Amino acid sequence: MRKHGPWLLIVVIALLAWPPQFYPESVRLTLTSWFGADSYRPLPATKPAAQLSPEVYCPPDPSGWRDAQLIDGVEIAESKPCVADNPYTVAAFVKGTNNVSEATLLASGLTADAVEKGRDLDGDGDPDEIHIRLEVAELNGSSPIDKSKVTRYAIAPGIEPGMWVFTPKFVGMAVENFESQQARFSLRLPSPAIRVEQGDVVTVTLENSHYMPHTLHLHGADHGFVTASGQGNDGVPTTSEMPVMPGNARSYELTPRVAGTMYYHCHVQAHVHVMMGLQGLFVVEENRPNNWLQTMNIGAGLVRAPSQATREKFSQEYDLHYMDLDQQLSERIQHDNDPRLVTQSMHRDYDITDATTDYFTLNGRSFPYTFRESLIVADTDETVRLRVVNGGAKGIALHTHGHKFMVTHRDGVPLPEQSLALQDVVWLATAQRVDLALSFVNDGLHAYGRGIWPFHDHQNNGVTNDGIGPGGNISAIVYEDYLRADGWPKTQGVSWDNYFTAEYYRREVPVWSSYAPGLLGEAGKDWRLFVRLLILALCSGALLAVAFGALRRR
Ligand SMILES: [Cu+2]
Repeated sequence: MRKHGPWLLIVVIALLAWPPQFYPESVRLTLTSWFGADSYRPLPATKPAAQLSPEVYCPPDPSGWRDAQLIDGVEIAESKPCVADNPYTVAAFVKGTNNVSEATLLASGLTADAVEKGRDLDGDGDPDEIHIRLEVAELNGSSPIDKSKVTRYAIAPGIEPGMWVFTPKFVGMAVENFESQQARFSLRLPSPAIRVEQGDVVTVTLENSHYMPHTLHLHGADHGFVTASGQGNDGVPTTSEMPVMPGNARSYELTPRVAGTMYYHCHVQAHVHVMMGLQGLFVVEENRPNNWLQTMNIGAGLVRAPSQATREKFSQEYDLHYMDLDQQLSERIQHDNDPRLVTQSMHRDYDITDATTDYFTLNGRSFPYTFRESLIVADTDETVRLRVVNGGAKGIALHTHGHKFMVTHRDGVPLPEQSLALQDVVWLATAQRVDLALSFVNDGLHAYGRGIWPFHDHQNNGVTNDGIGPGGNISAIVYEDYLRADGWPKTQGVSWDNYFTAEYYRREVPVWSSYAPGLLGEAGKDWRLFVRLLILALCSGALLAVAFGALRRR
């Protein structure tokens, strides 16, 4: 008996420490029949809620950029949500950066050759020679100096995926100032929507300011395979041309004969470059007299100087660019800033066939930031034109609350009259475009009346930020009387404080804790279980020690 004493003692302690919830069902039933039912185990205490500091929902507009205004003779429409484009940039895009006053050009931040407008070739009162210059910028990449990301651009609180974008040519630094790594206001996702007129003689020069080769492919827009001088013009390295190497430039030419909502993107290693953000809307507007177009729409969104054809039928026009991002791809530029290592990581180590999508953006932002700048604000009886592109890797099921819209064009081509129908979900395959007519007539079919009506991808991963909801591409159709003077909608549901913290999207905040702290707060650790498991672990160790001791004595 003395010989087996240590064994037995350890086994008895282990059995006593064994957590009752780990007993097999049959043992638990037997024990209950012998000793009666066990009492409920007490629940662990609720942890006190962490003190969070939410961001300001609706940043102020000290420069009055939201207001309707007349700049250099260009009428700029009011932009009602909290955050609006720089109206001087809009004016420069309408008149041409070579034609605006020096003061406007300075306030626009653009270079004098960013968008040059030349002669009126058809004599109808607007310029038809358009020369657009694009550069390539990296956002949230890695810095050779320290661990922080450069140039920083958040799609939602605390979420800064690495991205590449085409950008108009700006003067000066990419960051706000010498102390900040934040991207300057106009440097952002998505690449700008480009607008030209049917029949314009358009040159788009890609000045490759990036460390990778890139091209420009005009998806759906009428362009020749080669330029007038015989250079490749389709942007495809395998078939039409050598890509534009870092520090070089090349010009693409087109005179589009057909109007419609088209698309442009880089075609170098397209499975990664396009998904990094090198893509934008390319709109060909119908030819009209005095059609001064807003050649670029930074961040897409409201077109503040719409075309004549849009004014004929619609009260407003919005560009809606949907795009999803794969964190495993975008973080590759955050580990290295040696082009050889980025190329290896992106083109050899990364495997898109194993990819998942993590972030879902509308006009370069995810919820809740979408509510700062991508609301559709209108009033009863308006009809609004939406030009939508899905630039993501997966399809989207775009759904509107409170309204049914009409798909008037698909991939830029008008649909035949007999196929026009109202719907509240439209499917967009990757790279597909639809033009939607959204009517605000309150007849129970087109619209159900005033309010704040969300619109979003109805596939449920699209309304999350890496699996945390609400997030993703949720925005809203807001009637004017549901909008505060500062541009924030008068929502009447839960507080948005959690959504405006990075902690919420880092999975650190119990979703309902502020409403029912005891019931739905953060559960503390079960210390009894921990102590029992610790004793079990010690017993196992002791048993092993006893066993080895016995073996050594033999
Ligand atoms: Cu590229």
